Amino acid sequence: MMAGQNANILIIGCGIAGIGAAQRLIRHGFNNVRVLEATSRSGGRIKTGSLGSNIVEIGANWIHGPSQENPVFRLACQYQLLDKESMSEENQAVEVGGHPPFIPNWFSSSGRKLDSEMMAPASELFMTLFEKCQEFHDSGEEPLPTVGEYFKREALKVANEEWNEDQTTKKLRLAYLGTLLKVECCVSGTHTMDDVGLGAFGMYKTLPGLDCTFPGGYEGLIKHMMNELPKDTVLYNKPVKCIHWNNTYKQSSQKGRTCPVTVECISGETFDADHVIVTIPLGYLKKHQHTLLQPSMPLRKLHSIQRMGFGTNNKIFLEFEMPFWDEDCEAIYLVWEDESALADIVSDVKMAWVRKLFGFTVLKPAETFGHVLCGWIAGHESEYMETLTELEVLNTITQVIRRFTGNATIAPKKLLRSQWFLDPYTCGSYTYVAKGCSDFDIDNLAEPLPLPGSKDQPLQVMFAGEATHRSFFSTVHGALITGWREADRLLSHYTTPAGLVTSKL
Ligand code: 6YU
Repeated sequence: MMAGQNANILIIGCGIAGIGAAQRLIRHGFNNVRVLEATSRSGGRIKTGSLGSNIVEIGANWIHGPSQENPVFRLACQYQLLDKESMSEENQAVEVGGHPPFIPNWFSSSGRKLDSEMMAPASELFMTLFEKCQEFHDSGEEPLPTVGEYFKREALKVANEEWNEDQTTKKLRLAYLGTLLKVECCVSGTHTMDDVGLGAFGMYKTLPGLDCTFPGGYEGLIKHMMNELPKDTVLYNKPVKCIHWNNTYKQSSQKGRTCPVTVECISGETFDADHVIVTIPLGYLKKHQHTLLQPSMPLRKLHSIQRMGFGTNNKIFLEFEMPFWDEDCEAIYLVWEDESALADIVSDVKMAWVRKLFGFTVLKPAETFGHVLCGWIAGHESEYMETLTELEVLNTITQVIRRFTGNATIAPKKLLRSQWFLDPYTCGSYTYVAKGCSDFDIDNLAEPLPLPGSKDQPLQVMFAGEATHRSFFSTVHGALITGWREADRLLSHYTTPAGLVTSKL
C-alpha cells in the first residue's frame, strides 16, 4: 500500500488544471481525492457554446503549438479529437512564434478595402519589433519599462525615417499599427501594451506547430478527461469562501483525527483536508486575496498576486447570410483612419468602446460554419461591452461594419458574446506579465504553504492553474502542466524511493 493513499486531498476548481491534478493523483493510487467546483459545470475557461447550429468556443480557441511537447496536443491525439491535417508531421513542424499567419482583409473607416501591398511593410515592422521585445528577457536588458512604450518609439522611428514617400500611405500604415497593437492586447489579455513589462514579455515561450482547433469543440477534451475520473469525484455548485489552514478551524475533526486544513464554502458547508490544491483563476485571487486564506497568504505571495496582470479578452460571434470578406480571408482588420498616434486605448470608453475591437477572425471551413465571424476585444472597453445588452452590442457593431464596408444593408443574423470579466469565478480572461513583474512572481504564486523551513505539516495549500506556469501562463497546456506538477509534488512527498510510482500519463 502506498503511503498517503488515504490522504484527504481537495482540489478547488474543475478547470483543466484541477481535472489534470485529480486524474494524475487517482491514477497513482490516491483514493480520497475530491474536486470542489463553484459552478455547475467542468471545464472553466474551456467552454464550448453554440450559435444557431454552429459550435463556437466561448473560451479557449486553439491548441497553441500543437506538437509532441504540448500535453494538450498529445491528449487530443490520444482521444482522437483532431483532424488529420492538425496531427500531420508538417503541421507539427511549423514555427509561427505565437503569431499564426492569417490571410487578411483590411477595411478602413472611410469605407475602403485596403491593399495588401500598402499594408505589408506595417505587418513586417510589427513582427520584427515583437520578436525584438521577446528577446529582452533572455538578454537581461530593458530599454524601456513596457512593450507598448518600446513598440511605439521604435515604430515611429522607422515610419519617420522610411515611410516618407507618401503621407497618406504613412498615416494609414500607422493607423494599422494601432490596430495591430489592439490585436496584441487580445493575445496578451491586457488593457494596453503599456501595461505589459518589456523585460518579462519573453518569459512566454511558444512551442512548434501551427495552432489548431477542435472540430467537435474544446470541451470534448474535458469530457474525455472527466470520463476517466470516478463518478462523484467532483462536487458542483460548491463555491469556496475560505481555506482555513494550519489547524485554525476549531471544529476540524474527521474520524478521530485532525486535518490541518478545513475548506469552508459560501453555503457554510465545510470539508476537511490534509492537502488542498487551489486552481482558482488569478482574477478571482486578486479580488479575494485577503479573505480566501485564513491565516492570510504570506506577503510575498500577496504582492505577486497584486503585481501579476490579469486582463479581459472577449469574443463577439456574428453570423451573416452572405460573406462581405474574400473567400480565402482568415482575418479582418479594422483600420480607423483618424487613429495614427499608435493608441491602443479608447479615450471615451462609453461612447467609443467599439474602436477597441481590432476586427474579426473567420470561422473555417465555411461548409461547416456558414458565414460566421469572431470579433475580438480586450481591456476596459471589453469589460464595458459586457455590461451592454446583446442588442446594443449588435447595433453598434452593425454600424461599424456598414461604415467600414460602405455597404449600408449588411445585417448580422445572430450574435453571441463572452462575458469573462463579469464571470464571478474568473473575473477576466487570463494572465499577463505586467510592468514590474518577473519570473519570481510566478514562482511566488506557485509556492505551496506553509513556506519552506516551517515546522508545520507540509503541503497544506498548493497552487496550480495557468497563472502559475513560468513560460506557458495564459494557455490550456500551461494550466494542465501545473495541475500535473502539483499532483507530482504530492506523489513525491508520499513516495519512498522503494515504492517509486511512475507516471502513466
Ligand atoms: C489556449 C487559446 N484562448 C480565450 C479566452 C479565454 C481564455 N485561453 P479555469 O479558469 O479553467 O478553472 C478554474 C475553475 O475554478 C473554474 O471552473 C472556476 O469556476 C473555479 N473556481 C473559481 N473560483 C472558485 C471558488 N471560489 N470555489 C470553487 N471553484 C472556483 N488558452 O491554450 N488557447 O486559444 C486560449 C482563450 C476568451 C477566457 C483563453 C486560451 C486560456 C485558457 O482558457 C486558460 O489558460 C485555461 O483554460 C485555464 O485553466 P485553469 O484550470 O487554470 O483555470 C508573448 C506573449 C503573451 C502571452 N500570451 C500568449 C497568448 C496565449 C493566450 N491565448 C489566448 C487566446 C485564446 C483565444
